Amino acid sequence: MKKIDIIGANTAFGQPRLGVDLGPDAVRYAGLVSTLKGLNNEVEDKGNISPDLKVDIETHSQEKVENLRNFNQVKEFSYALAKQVDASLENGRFPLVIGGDHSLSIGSIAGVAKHYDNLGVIWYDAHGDLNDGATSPSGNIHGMPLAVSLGLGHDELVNLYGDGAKIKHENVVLIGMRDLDDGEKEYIKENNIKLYTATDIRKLGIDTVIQEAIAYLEDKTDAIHISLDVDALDPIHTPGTGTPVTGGLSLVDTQVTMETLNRNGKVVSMDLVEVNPLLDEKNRTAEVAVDIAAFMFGKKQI
Ligand code: 5AB
Ligand code: MN
Ligand code: MN
Ligand code: MN
Repeated sequence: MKKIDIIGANTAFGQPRLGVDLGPDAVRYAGLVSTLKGLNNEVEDKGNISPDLKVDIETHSQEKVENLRNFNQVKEFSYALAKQVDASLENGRFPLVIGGDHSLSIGSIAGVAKHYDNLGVIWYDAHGDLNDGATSPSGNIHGMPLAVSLGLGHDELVNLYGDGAKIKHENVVLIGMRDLDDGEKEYIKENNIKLYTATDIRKLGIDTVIQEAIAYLEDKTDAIHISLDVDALDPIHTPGTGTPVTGGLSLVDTQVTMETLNRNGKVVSMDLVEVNPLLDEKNRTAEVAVDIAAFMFGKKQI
């Protein structure tokens, strides 16, 4: 049983495809609140960070500052989210942040990091999200949030809601990677970041991977944040996302990961991001997102 705050992070500013801002509502319509309540959790839906958001369809994603698209909007949104995540933990609750594009993790991690000196982060994604303005091929900030949290990137993002890096390289585990840019590969090597690619998972098995990840983080961290991009899964399971990559993880892999993390008990916060209902098939991706959350909060197969 957990006390969960659902926080709708309805941003699309981190990338150019419209509709990911509708992700939180799609996940609500797929039954998030009733599912988590049905697993005996206490659940409060805090609504969306930008309840009156009006996306400007004509100009969305056209403005860039130093190769960072929608820089000012991302900054403002991330700050508001950081505040809400911070308040949620302050009240002794588990912030479950539903996205929205992955740039939101700049804010959620900054909010969580207020509470922990040695926060562990599991980045469950097809991508590293380790670019900065110089290495990014797209200028899309949803490809940068992990870098920003580690202290790499535009000063105003790195120092948002607290000075400097929010997490340490040795406290991060990447799971599901299969589409890394050259700059990201170099960064991972230079900083010796723990990495499990999609092929590593196929060879080792997900259970070994998640046990190793927990063992790696267990003693040196005081809590774990999981940031789950639905594109970590194969597009067979999660077609409704902006940057799908074939050869992904299975739904069962993801259920095992969630169940194991839940049993371990060290996870204090979670992002569940990149659901785009406009790219989806009958809200299937949102339904999968609800199932993933269910396994994090008590669902078992029997
Ligand atoms: B996501 C790419 N590396 O930086 C870039 O979906 C893709 O949050 C980023 O993981 C994908 O534009 C970001 C090519
Ligand atoms: Mn991704
Ligand atoms: Mn991502
Ligand atoms: Mn994506």
